[in-house]
Amino acid sequence: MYRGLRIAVVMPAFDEAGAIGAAIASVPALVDHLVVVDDASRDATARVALAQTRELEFIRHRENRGVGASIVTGYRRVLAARGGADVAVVMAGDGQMDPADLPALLDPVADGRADYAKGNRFLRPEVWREMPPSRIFGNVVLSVATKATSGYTDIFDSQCGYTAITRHALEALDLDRVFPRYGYPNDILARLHAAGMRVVDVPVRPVYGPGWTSGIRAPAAVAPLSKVLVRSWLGRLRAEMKTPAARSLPGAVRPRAAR
Ligand SMILES: Nc1nc2c(ncn2[C@@H]2O[C@H](COP(=O)(O)OP(=O)(O)OP(=O)(O)O)[C@@H](O)[C@H]2O)c(=O)[nH]1
Ligand SMILES: [Mg+2]
Repeated sequence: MYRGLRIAVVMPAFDEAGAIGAAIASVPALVDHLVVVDDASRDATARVALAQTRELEFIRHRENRGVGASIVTGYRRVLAARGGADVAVVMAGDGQMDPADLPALLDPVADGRADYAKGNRFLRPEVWREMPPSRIFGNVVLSVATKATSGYTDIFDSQCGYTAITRHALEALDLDRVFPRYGYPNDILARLHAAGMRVVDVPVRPVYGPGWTSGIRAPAAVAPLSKVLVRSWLGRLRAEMKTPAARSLPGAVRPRAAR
């Protein structure tokens, strides 16, 4: 529980045998429900996750479906759980989310100021030291593009996966249609805007430890990412032509009175 809210964590993992143990152990005690989604890992991710002493729910995809699809699997489980959580947080199985940032991420939601709070590593000065230059470049380009496609002009670091979403916002998303692979955060932002949800950025620490490896091959990611950006942009514009209320969202935050 955090400030009277029941908190769930969704942890997607693909071939994370080397990191998932520490990632699970780091989940703060305030988290009421931990759902680990193993995206058909080829290594010992499942064995390591199930050997942890922390209580968790473990779901395994039969075949690899992508990080976005893994998060959707976790979200569905959170929504279906009896006495289910009020807020669902994503903390990846690669340990790149600092648990010390969790209360700050939850505060705007607990205050009733946001339906979706997301990390922004560019609000922390360490980003220039910690984040590899290739990642800085990619994140800046995608963040600028996502301002236009999502409609949230005040939001940056669109690729940060550290997020907290309310049950209400989760229920407003068509989870069947969320993009299944990289590009899912950009797609979710556009869908949230079309649904009239309030989104805020929260400073979070960039974590790229010595053992950091990436599943992203940048050249191969360009075409699908461009496609998802255009698709989510057109989808948002179409939805907002039908519901003018969402179109009037001023940048990041919509006053509660306007809901
Ligand atoms: N690469 C990859 N990761 C997946 C997949 N399914 C689930 N994941 C998990 O999704 C999380 C994020 O994946 P990463 O490849 O590290 O992507 P990222 O952290 O956004 O980007 P980096 O800056 O490259 O680390 C990790 O916990 C992965 O284990 C998949 O199909 N491919
Ligand atoms: Mg990673």
